[in-house]
Amino acid sequence: VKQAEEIIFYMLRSIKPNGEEYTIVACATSVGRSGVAIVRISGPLVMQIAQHILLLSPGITLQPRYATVSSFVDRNGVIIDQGLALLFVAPNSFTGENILELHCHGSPVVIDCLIKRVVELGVVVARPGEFSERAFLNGRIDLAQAEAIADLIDASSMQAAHYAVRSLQGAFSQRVHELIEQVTRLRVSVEAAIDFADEEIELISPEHLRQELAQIAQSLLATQQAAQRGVLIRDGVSAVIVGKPNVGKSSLLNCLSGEESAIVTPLAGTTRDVLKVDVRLDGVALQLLDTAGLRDHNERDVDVVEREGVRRAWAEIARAQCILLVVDFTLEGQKKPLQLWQEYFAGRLRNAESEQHAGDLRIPPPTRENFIVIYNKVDLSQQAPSAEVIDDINCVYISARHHHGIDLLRAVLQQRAGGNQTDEGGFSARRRHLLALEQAQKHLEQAQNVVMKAVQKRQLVATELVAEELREVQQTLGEVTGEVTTEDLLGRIFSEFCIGK
Ligand SMILES: Nc1nc2c(ncn2[C@@H]2O[C@H](COP(=O)(O)OP(=O)(O)OP(=O)(O)O)[C@@H](O)[C@H]2O)c(=O)[nH]1
Ligand SMILES: [Mg+2]
Repeated sequence: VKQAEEIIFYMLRSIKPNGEEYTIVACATSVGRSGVAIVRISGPLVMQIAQHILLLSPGITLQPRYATVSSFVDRNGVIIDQGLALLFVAPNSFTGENILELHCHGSPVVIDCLIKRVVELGVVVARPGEFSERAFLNGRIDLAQAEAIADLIDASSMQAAHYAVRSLQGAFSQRVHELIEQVTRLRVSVEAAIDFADEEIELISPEHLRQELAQIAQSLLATQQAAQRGVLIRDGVSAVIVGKPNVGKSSLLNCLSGEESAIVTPLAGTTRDVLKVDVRLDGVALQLLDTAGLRDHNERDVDVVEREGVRRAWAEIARAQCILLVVDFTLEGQKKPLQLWQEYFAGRLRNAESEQHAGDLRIPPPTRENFIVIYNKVDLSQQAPSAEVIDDINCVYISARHHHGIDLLRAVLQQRAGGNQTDEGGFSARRRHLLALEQAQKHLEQAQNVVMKAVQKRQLVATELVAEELREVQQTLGEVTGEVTTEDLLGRIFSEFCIGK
């Protein structure tokens, strides 16, 4: 009987090599030794696998959604381990397919044996993210939610985790759906107007159209802003600490990270490599980069190592989200932020370097977001630690050596990293989503332009053009939730997931 079963089993398996409905397996918990591990199997072969691998006590049957104690056996009936079996029957499972979970002991050897046995029975080892991909393809979650799962797993701060959960629960998707709904409704009336264009009745007045578009634009903008914050919280902010040699950059890095990450010496030119440290500020993530002190390559005693360090520092400045410029208060304390920015990043210092190595350095003008000035070594003067805003730029007066004013700086950085705000309804988002929203906004603007022109010239609105733009808006919004996708996009998204998810 056993043999006959095996034959049928392999026949079943051979129906599917066309690549479509195969069953997958992976360890859903992290690999390594642990108390419990979960091997998850999803797909059409689940029931047969259960029959072959589970050895239940007499009189016990496997009931969906009930944890059942069972032994797990190999092909010869030898017990590999004992644990719990958990069955979910399609469509009420994470993937929407039948799922069997084997909760075994967290031994890499046991996990390996179980997976080998399952593979022997015709199952394929899952690609990274394949479970979530199936959940998406079977309509259990949309794309933004699937991405939120990965973001939750990868969350590097408490706030990032909170946001990811909200996206997983559909906070982001729902807003996008509402937008799509709004656009669709308008599109329907605009297209109706096209159909009846010959009949000389105005089905939709330009003014009405203008108002409707403005309303959509407003909702879109609100969603964009929330998504931007979501991206910020998800990705964290990277801030590069720069300044002349010996001003206390590495001391500051150590202060903020709470460890002696960087070497500090009284010698100018101590730091050469770019040092990256992840810092968590009360729930938000910040990546800090310490760099070599900026100086003219024309200056004496700059050796080849330091020169390379300075080149790398400029490269980091050019791609920084936020520049923390450290200056020695006793030397440059009187200079205002804009003057410093001018001198360092537009003037001589920058030119000296960019001519030499860094090529095309594009450093955007200073804003509250991308520039913070830190006046260090106030302990050597009468200046007390403090923080103020000058010309809309945050300035903080500190002593890195004595840890004075560091809390003030933390508060500024935390604000910059998106913390400190009420975040009711915040959700995680990705750059991909921002791009789609931006694209949608562009098309919406085009539609608004068409209508505006008609209103100004008192002409009929070119409804076909408006309809076309609205179609594009709908399409690009659909990319966020995955209503519109390409295989390529899905491949890229899910390949970033960890295996077993
Ligand atoms: N008095 C005083 N000295 C400081 C302060 N911060 C740093 N220093 C000292 O300044 C010297 C240089 O500090 P670093 O942190 O190595 O400076 P850096 O900017 O990283 O220097 P390079 O890596 O060489 O560019 C050390 O002797 C520090 O102890 C401060 O707030 N007050
Ligand atoms: Mg240093």
